[in-house]
Amino acid sequence: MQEEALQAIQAAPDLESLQAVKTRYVGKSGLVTRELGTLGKLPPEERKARGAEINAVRAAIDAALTEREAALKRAALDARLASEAIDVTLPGLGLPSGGPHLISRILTDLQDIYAGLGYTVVEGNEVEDDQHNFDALNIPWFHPARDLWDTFWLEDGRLLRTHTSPMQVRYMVDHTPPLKIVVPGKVYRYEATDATHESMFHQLEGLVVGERVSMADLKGTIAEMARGLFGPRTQVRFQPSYYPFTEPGADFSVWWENPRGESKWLELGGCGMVHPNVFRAVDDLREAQGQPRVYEGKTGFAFGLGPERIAMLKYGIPDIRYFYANDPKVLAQFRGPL
Ligand code: FA5
Repeated sequence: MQEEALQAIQAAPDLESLQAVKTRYVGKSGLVTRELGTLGKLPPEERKARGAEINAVRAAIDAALTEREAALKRAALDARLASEAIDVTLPGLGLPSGGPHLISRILTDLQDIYAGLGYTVVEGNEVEDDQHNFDALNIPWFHPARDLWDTFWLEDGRLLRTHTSPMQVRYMVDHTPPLKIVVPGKVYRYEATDATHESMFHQLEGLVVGERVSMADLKGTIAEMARGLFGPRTQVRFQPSYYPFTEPGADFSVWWENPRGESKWLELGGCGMVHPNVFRAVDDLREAQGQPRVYEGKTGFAFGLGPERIAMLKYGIPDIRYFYANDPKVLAQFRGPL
């Protein structure tokens, strides 16, 4: 029996099987335990020798059990250490990281260009009222030009600004000329989207007001910006256009060859000389607040352009909808140095 028990102990592959062997031989009703129970039935003269014999077997089994248990525990620990080992000399895992959106980067570049030309950067609210978005910009409610900007109206009668031009009015009401500002921000239009139109996009508005500010100053400023964005030999074209808040008004385009060798005029934005009616509306609003009228007789220019169009042109992006579909595979191409 001892041989058999010792073999079973050695063969036990894990602690659970070892426990089963232990129960079988030395448990409460194990084989050795039962053998001890039979001692009482033996004649007294045999009892002592037989008792010593069984106790020796039991001691041998106990010793083997203890040793095997220690060995199995050590092996289990070694296996765990091996499987959980950390090699601190391996290079770390690269974690995916975010970064500024391409459009934010273009807006930052534009702000840097204009800060270099002495402009102040200001921001306005995306929720506007029709007085600032339309009326004061010489677009009364009955004016057909309101149809140029399809509007998201809010239930309280306010609206999501359709352009950044309302900040022209707000800034002039609060400040006296001379002034030079740019206004980056989101704008919204209730229109169907296509490859070059989104219902939410960005604009950068510019406004300069002072004495004898001219159309030549406007053209020089736009050309300077285009060269800052696209390189020193960039050509800019102005074409007459209509905006109720400018007189005269123009659209400007740049000639750009993308990396695939395609080239064309692409319209970036609108501009013009500030309409006298805008100055008059601003003075009216100032007067209503008890401020002096300071804009009549001043001259100024304004412009508004779309950074999404700039990004599409500069990087050959075929569809404006890529910008806000938020596909990381697209956005990740415009991180790091461009
Ligand atoms: C305006 O919004 C005028 N406020 C610009 C302006 C300011 C003119 C100051 C004169 C003086 P317009 O609707 O054309 O104009 O938009 C200006 C630019 O925004 C466009 O040239 C284009 O670059 C961009 N843009 C217009 N609509 C969208 C659109 N749906 N998706 C993306 N970009 C657009």
